[in-house]
Amino acid sequence: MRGIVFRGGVGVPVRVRTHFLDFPRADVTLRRHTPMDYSYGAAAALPQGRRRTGGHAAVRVFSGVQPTGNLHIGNYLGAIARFVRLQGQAECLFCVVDLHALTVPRQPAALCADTLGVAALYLACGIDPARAIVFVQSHVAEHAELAWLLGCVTGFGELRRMTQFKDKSARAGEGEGVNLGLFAYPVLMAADILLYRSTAVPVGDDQRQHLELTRDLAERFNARFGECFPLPEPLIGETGARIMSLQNPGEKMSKSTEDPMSRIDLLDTPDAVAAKCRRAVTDSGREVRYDREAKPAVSNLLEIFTLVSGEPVAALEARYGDRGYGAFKAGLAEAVNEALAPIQARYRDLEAAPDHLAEVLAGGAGRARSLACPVMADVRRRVGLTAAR
Ligand code: AQP
Repeated sequence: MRGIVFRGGVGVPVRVRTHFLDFPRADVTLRRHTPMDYSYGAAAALPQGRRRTGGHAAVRVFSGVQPTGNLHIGNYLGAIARFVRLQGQAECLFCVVDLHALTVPRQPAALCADTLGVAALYLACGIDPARAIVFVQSHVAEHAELAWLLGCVTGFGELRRMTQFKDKSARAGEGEGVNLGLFAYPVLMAADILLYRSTAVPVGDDQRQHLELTRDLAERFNARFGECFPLPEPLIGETGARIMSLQNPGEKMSKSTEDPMSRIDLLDTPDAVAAKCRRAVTDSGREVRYDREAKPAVSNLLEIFTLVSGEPVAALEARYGDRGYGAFKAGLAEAVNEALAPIQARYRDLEAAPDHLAEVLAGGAGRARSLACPVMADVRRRVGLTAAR
């Protein structure tokens, strides 16, 4: 027994064994459970970076997830399941954005465990380090350096308008809960993306505004210092882009919401999933029907159901329409558990092989640095920083 500690599915730290285990490549089994109807499933839907960017890499995909707690099914359906589909279609970088997680107060040990936990979940969900660069943000120091330089072309008013900042700062309350990092977080996110001259960014709908800021900053930088960055396109799915809280269909499902019944975590036990589905709020009436306006809660559950099972909404409506919410929720729990079982099994294998995970992350950081360093050298030269001898 040694060193690395993961956080288990119910938030309990567990110490893991260190022997190497050659865990199975994830994507073959996963594909059966992967949402079927993402709008950009075809490679043709990826933005052609070369057309827009004056000759940078054709399509380079970047995205990240913050290690701010246990990942939930919204993170999976809105982001990670889509990363898995993209990795065969373009050059991809998938990052655990640990510096972002520091914008809210964290215990150092929990941050460390969550960082490794998110990296392990990436692999468990099917991201293949042979086909995508998987790494931790703080292992590539250039992210923070570029964030500073971009911060110097960012307006205070632009950041003040960010709705996520307004929401999160309102939740944190006045005073020391709101720090400069939380305010400047979108600039660091822009740096994450532009550092690799990324052209496409798969994210959930909540990140749309940050992507717009990234494009504005790239355009402004290019106008002042010459064509340096392509303008990245957000890749936001037609379904799954905003999975809502199980307790309040007016709020998005979120890691940091206090009520654990509001979300299904990827590492929840089958019993926990069943209980959360059973206690999910529903709408008036008993009909299972997709209607975002009239039946927002049931529509959200239907969206999760169709994405995890691959069954069309119409088929689910036909099966459960008049059988009442109880049968529908039991079916949903079963489908979610079936989708999560292989992910959880692979996660457990990875927990048992921390040296393997460390190797993957070291290799990913090396590959990421080799892309980032020349871009940073170019950026430094453009803004007029002198070269160190
Ligand atoms: N509810 C959601 N539905 C669909 N996609 C979602 N994402 C987050 N919530 C949903 C997408 O998941 C990716 C990783 O998100 P993040 O961890 O970097 O930060 P976030 O968007 O702020 O997610 P959370 O879960 O709400 O975390 P906390 O509570 O820590 O802020 C992103 O692509 C995001 O769009």
